[in-house]
Amino acid sequence: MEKLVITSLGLVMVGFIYWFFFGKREEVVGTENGKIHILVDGGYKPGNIKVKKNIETELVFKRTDQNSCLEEVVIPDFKISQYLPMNEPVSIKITPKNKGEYDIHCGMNMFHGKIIVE
Ligand SMILES: [Cu+2]
Repeated sequence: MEKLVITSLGLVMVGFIYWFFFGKREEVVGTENGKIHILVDGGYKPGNIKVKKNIETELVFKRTDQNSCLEEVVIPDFKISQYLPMNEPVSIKITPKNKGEYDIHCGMNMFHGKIIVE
């Protein structure tokens, strides 16, 4: 009986850990009227952005993190490299031509986000 309880607890823990590390990060947020706001604070929030192919999308980045690591945002596949001043929204427009997943990262390639084109 005791073994069963421990095994069950173990399974719950594993489930929780899995959810904690993988579940939350896979949150995908779509655009609203072709626009999405991304908060730059200890990473990109939301981290996964869903956009539509062949439709102009406005990504509005706002950095509230002092970390100089995040002062530049890079989207290599769209040839974008943009300086982000503190607390000031910066609008970047993209019109994705192909379906797929595209990386968003900071100037030093440490923080990552993703654009998912459908
Ligand atoms: Cu960095």
